[in-house]
This record gives sequence, C-alpha cells and structure tokens, in this order.
Amino acid sequence: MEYITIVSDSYEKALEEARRKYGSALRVHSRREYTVGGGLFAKKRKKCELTCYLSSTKTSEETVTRQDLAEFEKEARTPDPETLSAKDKLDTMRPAKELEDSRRIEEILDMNEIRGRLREHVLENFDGGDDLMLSLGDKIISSVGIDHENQAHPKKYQIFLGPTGSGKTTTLAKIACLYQVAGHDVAILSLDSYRIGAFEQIKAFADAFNIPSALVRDEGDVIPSLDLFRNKDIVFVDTMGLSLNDRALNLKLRGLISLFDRKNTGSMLICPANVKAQDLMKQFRHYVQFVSIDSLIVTKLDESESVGSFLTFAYESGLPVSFCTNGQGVPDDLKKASTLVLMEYLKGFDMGLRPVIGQLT
Ligand SMILES: Nc1nc2c(ncn2[C@@H]2O[C@H](COP(=O)(O)OP(=O)(O)OP(=O)(O)O)[C@@H](O)[C@H]2O)c(=O)[nH]1
Ligand SMILES: [Mg+2]
Repeated sequence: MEYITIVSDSYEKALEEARRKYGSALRVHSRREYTVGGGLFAKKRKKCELTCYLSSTKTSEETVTRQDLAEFEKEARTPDPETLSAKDKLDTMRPAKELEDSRRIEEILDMNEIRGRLREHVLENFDGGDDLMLSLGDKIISSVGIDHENQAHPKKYQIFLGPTGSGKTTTLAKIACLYQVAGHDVAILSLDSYRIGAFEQIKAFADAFNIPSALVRDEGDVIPSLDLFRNKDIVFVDTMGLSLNDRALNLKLRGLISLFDRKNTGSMLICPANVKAQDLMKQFRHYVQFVSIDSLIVTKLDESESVGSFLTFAYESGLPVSFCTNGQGVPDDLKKASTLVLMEYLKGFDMGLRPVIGQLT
C-alpha cells in the first residue's frame, strides 16, 4: 500500500489539503502533532503530519463533502489497527502506568513553572527509570550548574549587580559575613551614591560585623578606594539598582565598573526567585552589554512558590549558581547553592527524596 504524507500548520488544514488533492478515496492512517522552532524567546510553531493511504472503494475525483470530512476526521482519531505501524501499535498499547507517569511529569513541570528550553531538555530522552521522581528531580536540578569554584575561591573583587530591590545589598552583607567567619579578610565598597540612604544601609551592616567599608561617588574615587583595600582578601562591591531605561545611571555604572581589574573580578547577577524567567533574561541581556556576568545568586526563595522560573532562566543563560537566600535575616538566611538546596525549593517532590538527591552532587 502506498502511503502519502501531508504536513500543515494544523490538523484541520492538513485534512483539507489531503482531501483537496486526493478526494474522498483517501484514508487517514495516523496523525502526529509537534512543534518546530522555539526556545524561551522564539515563538514555537505547531505542525501536524497526516499519514494517509488511498482506499480502493472511492475514486480520487469525488468532491469533498461535509459528511466525508466528518468521516475522515473520525478515521483520523481512531486509526485502523490493521494499518498501524509498529510504533503506533506500541503507542496504543502504552501501559496505563506510563501514561500516568507522563501526566505526572507534565504536572510537576507546570507546577514549578519549568518552561522553554529547560522543559524541552528535561523531557528529551527522559527515562524515569526505577524511581520516576528521583530521576525527574535530578534531571531538572542537574541541568543547572553550581559555581563551586566561586564558592571556594572567590575572586578578589565581587561585584553585585541586579534590578532595584532584588536583594543586592542584603545578600552582599550576608556573604561578606560568611567569608569573614571563614577567616578571610574582607571589605565592602559601595558604588551606590544614587539611592538616598544606600551607603548608610550597607555601612550599618558593615559596622555591625566589623567590616571596613567605603563609598565611591564617582570615577575619581575608584582607584583610591581600591588602593585602600589592596591588602584585603575579598572586596565585596555593592551597586545601585538599575532601571533599564535610565541611560545616565547605566553609563555611570558602566564607567565605574570598567575601572576594576577584570582578571580579579567576579560579577554576580542577583535574581529574585519571584520574578518571571523572561524578566530575569531581560535584565541579564541588559547587563551583559557592559559587564560579563560570571555567576547567579537567587534571592527571596522564601517569597516564591518555587525555584522553577529561576532555573528556567539559569538554564537558558548557561550561568552557574553560587548562592541562595531565603529571608531578610543577615547573615543567617543564606545558603551556598547546591543540588540539595535547589531541590528543596522544587514543588511536588517527596521530602524523603531530598537527602538522596543531595548525595548526587
Ligand atoms: N523575604 C526576603 N526578603 C529579602 C531577601 N533578600 C533581601 N530581602 C529584602 O528585600 C528588600 C530589598 O533588599 P536590598 O538588599 O536593599 O535590595 P537592593 O537590590 O540592594 O535594592 P536597591 O539597592 O534599592 O536596588 C529588603 O527589604 C530586604 O530585606 C530574601 O531572601 N527574602
Ligand atoms: Mg542596595
């Protein structure tokens, strides 16, 4: 039997095209719907592929009637078992458990707002294995890198960048304390002379933990400040929150950052967990126009339903994660990023699995 394949944008269009070309003698063997293109920021297009064959009982010259179309459609939905390919047969015989598993996987991905390329990556060649949830959790989390290098050996200058109110200053204070307690000689430099009270805020944290701090007002202050802290192990650098449209402020920050020695500087993008993946990507694209970002810090995990939006963005950006914050408390509400910590913020996973997932790091 000769098979004919018709591809169109939708099932209805493919069906109409098939009938227009071959008349009512055509029978639908199977249909396959899929998407092409896409990623997080490119539009996906739906496609439908109909595989048909010609029935000997009708002539191809017959015209298409409404009844024919209805009959045709019915056939397409319930393909003739005699003509099913081996794969189609397997599909129709798919055990109930497999279907239930695939529904569960979609449900978990939806619940966690895992979208775009990360979702495609997770579903691609996914074999649940013996423990579906363990494998799924592991595949989601292991899609995103952990910046162990930055955690263990931070570069001398650590610049904190990110949108207004994302938690830059608070997180910087937490991390400065963490390294100080671990025995590093640390200092804090603020580039935020823009927001009223910004330096007072970071200075209050610095004073509370006996960390020296200084404010840079303009480009002329940068070199003397770097000189002031030249003997420190790590200098944490706070920046003003940037509105993407404020050209003057953007230029100012760009000028200040350009004076840091790139080789000894690590730039962190602060990403609130309660912000959509697309918005995080917009911020990221903005910053990389003038500074290369090395690592991500996810904040406000306590205020977000799940870590999925952040993971969707992190996967898309290809950047590793250094730290996570889950509260306003300085210095306590901070964790070094790890598979286990990120896993804790995925919804729908059994608590008992978490220690097992953690051991996979
Ligand atoms: N719930 C919660 N709140 C946080 C967290 N991190 C920071 N915050 C709060 O978020 C608010 C803004 O934090 P900041 O550290 O001032 O944010 P920023 O990015 O420095 O803000 P700008 O300098 O104005 O751009 C403060 O009220 C913080 O206490 C977190 O992990 N969880
Ligand atoms: Mg700040």
